[in-house]
Amino acid sequence: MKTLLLTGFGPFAEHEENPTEALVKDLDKKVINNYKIVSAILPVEYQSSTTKLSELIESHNPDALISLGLAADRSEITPELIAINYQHSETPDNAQVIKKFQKINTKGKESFYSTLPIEQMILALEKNNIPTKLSSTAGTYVCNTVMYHGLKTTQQTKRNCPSGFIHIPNNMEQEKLVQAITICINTL
Ligand code: PCA
Repeated sequence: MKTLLLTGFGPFAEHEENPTEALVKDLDKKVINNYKIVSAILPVEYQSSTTKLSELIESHNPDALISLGLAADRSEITPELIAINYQHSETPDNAQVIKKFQKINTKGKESFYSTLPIEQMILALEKNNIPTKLSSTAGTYVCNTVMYHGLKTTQQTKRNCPSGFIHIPNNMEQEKLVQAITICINTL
């Protein structure tokens, strides 16, 4: 059986709850599409989120990596197309760090495209009447950093490991979120 590393986040900024936390806990240890799910919560911090993600990749050696985050201003499930080498937000992270006009890696690639089957995910979600659309930006806050780092790490280690990020909205019931992410995993 293969391993899928599924990450979520805890609360941040004005969001006292992060729906990705309960969602990944719900899916932990489940088997979907021959992937055993290992779930983890990343801190909403530029630095420690990437350190923790590296440790998780190192210890679980996953065959696929999906990171989830909250996009409170959206109302659909939005698989992300691309992560960019940039950090910029007025909002401090949970370590009170504010990053503006900064590169994630000064010598790193400008961007990484998702290696998840995002088109198939969107088509499968649509077929099941779950609101979804492609997102062409994961922002420039912690989620984009995690997506960039996940793609960089999986590609550096030459693992044949699809990797990417899906933002979820604030207004969807837990049951529907579980259904949506299950559908996405079934496209791998
Ligand atoms: N969403 C934020 C960070 C944590 C989360 O769930 C983002 O979109 O960057």
